[in-house]
Amino acid sequence: MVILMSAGNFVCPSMSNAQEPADSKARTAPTPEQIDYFGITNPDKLSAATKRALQWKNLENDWYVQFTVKDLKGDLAYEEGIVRRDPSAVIKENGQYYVWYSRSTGPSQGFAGDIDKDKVFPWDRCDLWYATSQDGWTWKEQGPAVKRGKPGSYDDRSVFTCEIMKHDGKFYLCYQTVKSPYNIRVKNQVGLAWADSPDGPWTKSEEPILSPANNGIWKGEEQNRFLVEKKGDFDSHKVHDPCIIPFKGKFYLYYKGEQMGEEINFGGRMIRHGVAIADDPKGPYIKSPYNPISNSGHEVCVWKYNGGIASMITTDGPERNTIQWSPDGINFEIMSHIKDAPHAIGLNRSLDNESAPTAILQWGLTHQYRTGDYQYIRRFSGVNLRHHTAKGEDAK
Ligand code: AAL
Repeated sequence: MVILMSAGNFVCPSMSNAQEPADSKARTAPTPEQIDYFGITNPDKLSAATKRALQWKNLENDWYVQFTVKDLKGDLAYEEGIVRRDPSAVIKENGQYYVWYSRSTGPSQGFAGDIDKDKVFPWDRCDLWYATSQDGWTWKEQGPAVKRGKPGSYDDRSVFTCEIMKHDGKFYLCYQTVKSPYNIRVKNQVGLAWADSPDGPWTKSEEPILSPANNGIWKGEEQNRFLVEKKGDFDSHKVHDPCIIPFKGKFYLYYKGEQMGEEINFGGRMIRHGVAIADDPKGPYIKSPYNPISNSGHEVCVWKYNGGIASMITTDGPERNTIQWSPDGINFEIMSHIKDAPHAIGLNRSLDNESAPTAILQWGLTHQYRTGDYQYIRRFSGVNLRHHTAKGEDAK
């Protein structure tokens, strides 16, 4: 049965239409099918929850997915003293799977010590490494793909959190960059490297392809990212988690923004997503005037589906733990709510992404914190829930 519903998944009371009588019969009177489907006791007495349920848009299960996460084998199994995190998408080339990721060694000291000697985060002092696998379970680490730049270059401190795109037979790795010194107020940018083969060699862009908005103003000289005269745009401090998708004849670079003077809202960090669009994979990338295009989420996880773009929104903001879809790559609507979403997903782009909304989520990679210092890459699998049955119970 298909029952039409509106987005209605989250409506802030102050944002709801105050003109609409709360118990308007015309708007909420349920049909006999709806009364039966929702199990409504008395259609003349509808609770607030039931009025919202009657507005739901999509009762199909195709957008809902449940995840399990398991350990990998070989070189990507957990290894004491090594950080491997933020896997790229998985692609299949030359009969094997490839993944790229941030790799660093040793514990992190944070910002309290000597930042010129210390490692401030697990993703500080990283290079981008890659690994290959025949079956997606047992991986062989192949070594560095893209290393930090020479002292003085925009990526001299760390290159990390990358994403791979294959287009017209060429390979493009986009990634976060930090220039020394890695202090609290340091801006984070996005770099790009390209190669004719997934095994390299990689050529790096001379300049970043994306930078934070330049319209925030710090207050004072102290290394404090919460003290601002003006916050500026949602991405005034950091541009993170880049992912380039060829879409509608252009290249859509999705990214996470962090704002100067970041606040907490809805019980999480104020993290937003934006998009920047280019005619050529190497740029120039122009930020969309519609940014931010998501006011929730964390690491970017986007894929093409049904002529538009699907996006998994995790971790932060009122729309966290949802999958959204947009016909134009900019205007996203909530399609489903999910639980236990894996973090920092590396989608398996060798899978079919068009046969169903979540077909691409059958399996892929994610990372997990073993400790604050050490993270490792694991494998997720996702299934659509079709039945909830007891042991021995027939689903049909
Ligand atoms: C991740 C990503 C980015 C951040 C850090 C490493 O969750 O959002 O990559 O910089 O954490």
